[in-house]
Amino acid sequence: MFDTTPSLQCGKYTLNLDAPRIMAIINVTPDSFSDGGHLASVQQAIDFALRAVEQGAHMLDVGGESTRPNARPVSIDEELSRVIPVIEALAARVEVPISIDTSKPQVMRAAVAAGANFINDVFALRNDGALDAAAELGVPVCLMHMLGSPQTMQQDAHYDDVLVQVRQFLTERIFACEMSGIPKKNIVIDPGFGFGKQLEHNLALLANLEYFIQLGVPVLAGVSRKSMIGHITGRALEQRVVGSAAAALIAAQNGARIIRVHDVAETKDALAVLAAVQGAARKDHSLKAKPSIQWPDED
Ligand code: 7PM
Repeated sequence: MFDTTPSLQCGKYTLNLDAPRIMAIINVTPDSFSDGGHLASVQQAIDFALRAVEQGAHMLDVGGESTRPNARPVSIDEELSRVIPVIEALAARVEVPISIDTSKPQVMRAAVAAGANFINDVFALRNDGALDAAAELGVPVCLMHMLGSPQTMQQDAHYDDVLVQVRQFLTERIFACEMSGIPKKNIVIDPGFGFGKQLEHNLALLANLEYFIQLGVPVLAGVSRKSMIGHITGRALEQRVVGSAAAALIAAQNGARIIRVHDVAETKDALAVLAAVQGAARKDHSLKAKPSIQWPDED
């Protein structure tokens, strides 16, 4: 009924989306407490990514921090100096697609030249030149919903109907992409958990993720360690692994095809349980459908 793209062509890699896939978050963040500074953060990101692939990550999302909520704006040169060495090293060493997490067209171009083959833009290609850059580069893109800007979005987000409004936004961005020459087969959408949303909005989006499947493109969900998990469990950032795996499982069950996570091994186990249970589900719907009358010749 809903024609969901079964796979994404990411450069030389075909990412099969028959089952939910794990996108590992690779942050390239200078650590102010480390003497190694910039070089050390690059090496740390590479090591983290190699481990994520060993643990079963299906793709890597390399980000230089500029797209985070409340992040200090990062210059183009600074962002490039963080992410490009990491992408170059990983492209030579791993056999999975590499996503660049950026909103800047210049970074998109340099990242794809360095070996990235997917663009993850939390600003949904709304920056000047971003649509054209993505169209020229020809790689799949993830369009994420955000209310406001990374600086303002946490100020008391309000929606009349969060599902309708987020879906309307994503519909418009899909249309903008198609008008710019980005084919639907190269588009992924993301409701943007935590980006200008309060707990009730995040819960409504997660509970009703299937509402976005109707748009006919794969859905990506990023809930890992987010404040919604903190609010629900009462736990600090590093203690949200179990809550995050539970939320990832619900996202997958509700139709998400790419799950963006910090904790690959834990998410993989959670998704393995889902796959096993789904494999045992009755195909004939005899238990799911509950007709009020049981006709004698139905089995
Ligand atoms: C601080 C707060 C640091 C929030 C980092 C974050 C998403 C994303 C991010 C997402 C897509 C995080 C976020 N979140 N890209 N980038 N979807 N497509 O938790 O939900 O990683 S940044």
